[in-house]
Amino acid sequence: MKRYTWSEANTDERQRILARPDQRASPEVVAFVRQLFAEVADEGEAALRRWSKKLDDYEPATLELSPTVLDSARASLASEDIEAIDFAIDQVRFYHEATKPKPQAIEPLPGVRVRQVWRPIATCGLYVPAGTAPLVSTLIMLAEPARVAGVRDRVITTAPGEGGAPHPAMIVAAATCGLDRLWLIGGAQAIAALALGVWTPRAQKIFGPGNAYVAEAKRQAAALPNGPAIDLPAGPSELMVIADRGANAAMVASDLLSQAEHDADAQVMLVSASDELLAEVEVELQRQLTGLPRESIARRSIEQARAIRVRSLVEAVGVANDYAPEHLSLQVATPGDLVDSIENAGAVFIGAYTAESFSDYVVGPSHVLPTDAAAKSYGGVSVASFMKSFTQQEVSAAGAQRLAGAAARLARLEGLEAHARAADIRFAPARPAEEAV
Ligand code: HSO
Ligand code: ZN
Repeated sequence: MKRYTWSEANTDERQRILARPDQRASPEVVAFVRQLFAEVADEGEAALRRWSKKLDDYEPATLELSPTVLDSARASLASEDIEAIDFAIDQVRFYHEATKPKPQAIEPLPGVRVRQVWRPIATCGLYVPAGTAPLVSTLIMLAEPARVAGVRDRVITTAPGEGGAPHPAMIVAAATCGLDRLWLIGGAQAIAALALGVWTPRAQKIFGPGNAYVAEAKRQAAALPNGPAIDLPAGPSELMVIADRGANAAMVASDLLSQAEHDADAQVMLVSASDELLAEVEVELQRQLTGLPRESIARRSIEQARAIRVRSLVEAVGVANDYAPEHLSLQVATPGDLVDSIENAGAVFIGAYTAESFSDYVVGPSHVLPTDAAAKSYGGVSVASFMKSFTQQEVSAAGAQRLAGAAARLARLEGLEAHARAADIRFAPARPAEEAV
């Protein structure tokens, strides 16, 4: 890890300490995605097939999750794996059902009624990465909130694995989340298909993390005339741990490595007022790194990782709010003293036992969270991400008497006379029968 002392750094240096790698797509990536979209728009499915063959050597296909397919997927998994998948899905379902947005009705004035109602989007595209790891948990973390929202068509795209088939766990998880097919296509091609409605249904909103090509494809998809909405700007995983002298260095190091193994660009930070703790975690990191199956990825991330020495936990919270991490872990004696001052984070993990890994799989909230400081202005994926709200407004004759005067004044302030008259025409001394609203 690289070591820094926060109080000795000036404003520019602080910005550099907290800097992430530039997430802007390179001109080659932008140009490739543009070309791909143009070819898919022109030639349709043939272009999707050509590029999938050329880049990753497979034929896009759909896989119906028939009883036979499901039985054979189940048969190739340990029963404990199936139980873990079922448990994760139950947890995610429970959390999202409990946090589904509810309609609200208010009557700000007699005769003026406003309701806020929520409706699901009709079709969503869910991109599940399957590159260096088949992210079964990401399928669950997207498909379940979408199901709870009531989305009619959930279109899951994922690249096929070895031998042209997805990992059996992907099949079991998808079926348990109530899906009846998988669209086996990955990369920017999957996003082009969803955005243009070529081969897959056209998605009204596209969700899910991916590599630089996928991220750029989502951006270009959202910029199309009548293009789909997209969920979040998703970059490499991030974890910031705030730890005090009493923290368990082995636990802290295990959390840092759990994110470091995602990606050589994963952003891992440790913030502490204790030199001893920083040194202990460094030793633990080296000890735990050795022999990890993804050691070389994790090692590259840890080499770029930052250990920031602060003077106090209050200063540590300031660093976290500046950085706005995707994940923030508080491994301090009294984390309750800090939580209320945290303004910017995708998710906060309170206390030593709240492993970030638990949240990746089985706590319940979706693990699709804002990275790259987007936590300053975005929350993570939730049921609301798959819905939109609108209002229903109802004004009675008596309510109109109360609103018309101010509306007409404001309209005339803006020079909008027709607006003012549409208010005036409804203003009249109420007749007795209209008083009862
Ligand atoms: N930590 C990742 C999600 C994930 N972890 C999937 C394991 N599998 C999001 O930053
Ligand atoms: Zn993770």
